[in-house]
Amino acid sequence: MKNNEPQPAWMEEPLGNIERIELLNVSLPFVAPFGTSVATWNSKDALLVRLEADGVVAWGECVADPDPYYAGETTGTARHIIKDFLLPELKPGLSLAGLLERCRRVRGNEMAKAALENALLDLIAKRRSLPLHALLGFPSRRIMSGISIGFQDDVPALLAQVQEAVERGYHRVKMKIGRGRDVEWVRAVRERFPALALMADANGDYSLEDAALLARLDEFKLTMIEQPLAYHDIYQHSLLQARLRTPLCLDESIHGCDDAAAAIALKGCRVINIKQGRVGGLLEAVKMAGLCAGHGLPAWSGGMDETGIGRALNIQLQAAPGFTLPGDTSETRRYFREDIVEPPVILDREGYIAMPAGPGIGVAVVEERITNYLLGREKLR
Ligand code: OSB
Ligand code: MG
Repeated sequence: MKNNEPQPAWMEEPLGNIERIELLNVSLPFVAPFGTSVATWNSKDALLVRLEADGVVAWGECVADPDPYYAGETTGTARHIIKDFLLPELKPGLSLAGLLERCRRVRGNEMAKAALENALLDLIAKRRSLPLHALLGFPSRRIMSGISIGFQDDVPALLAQVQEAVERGYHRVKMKIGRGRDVEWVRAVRERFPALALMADANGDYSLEDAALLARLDEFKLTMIEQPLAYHDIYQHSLLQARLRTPLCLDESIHGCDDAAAAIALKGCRVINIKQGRVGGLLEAVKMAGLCAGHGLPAWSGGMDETGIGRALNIQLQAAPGFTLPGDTSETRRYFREDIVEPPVILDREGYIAMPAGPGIGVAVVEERITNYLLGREKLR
């Protein structure tokens, strides 16, 4: 955190004794494979952080995958960074603000940092019997829903998936695109669903040479195209944005508020996908939403097909001002037959998602169920 920002009192209070710190690896099978231009995943293999203090159990979920195909970080690198560089900074008497300041010395590794920050915020909130949104100072509200539909074998299968999403009441649908699976696939969806709030996510599959091809998507009135160019790029996106009517949205390229400010200044995008895990945590994500709002840029909460822990956290985050568009916040059943938290996320009759009311992340982690999906468990303290 920079020192010119208001910090609530709880950020400066000692974190107190944390009796037990554990890392758990879980693997939850998906109901169907999730295909993107960078990888196809059959399960959510997540690294969980479990803290125990004064009878309170708190959780964080690292959004990294086991592979480095979406982002450079993996569950393995996150374990290494948390264990060998972040936790050693957690000295007795330190506050959350103090710890985060010390962890700034560790470059990058935002997903590892977010997982620890998330667990500590859950702990602080639970100790105060407050839901996370209230700890952060935001009133409860129901949030908008959105679904991300992965690659399907053929157009009819894609149309069936979109149809189901529309029937369930999702506020917007995102479809994955990539080389050879773009214009005609989007055209088919748009022709069948003329009024649908529809967007496309390329996960960096194109280059600037594809500008003319991408411009052909303009006719389909997509709400945005997400990360068409390289995963680390902002500048070339600004050149592409100047050639497209459709707004661009950045995902992979944005690792913190400085990146977001650069993208806004360069006009590299007109929308930002804020994934709290990708930007280093909830506090940075809240700041980024404020930054976007200050520049009149719509923003939304992205997802990493999280288990119920990360899913609940993303919902809590969207109580913050600035999340003006529906995000990738979908029902639990879209990914999992059984999840490790209760209750599952469901849409109400108007397609909204209720803010869970319990303390911290707001939902209860069912530890007996975790046993069924556990790959490994390591006690660090
Ligand atoms: O690019 O937004 C992405 C899932 C894993 C990795 C990257 C992405 C996604 C999604 C799904 O699109 C988001 C979700 O449903 O949680
Ligand atoms: Mg994306």
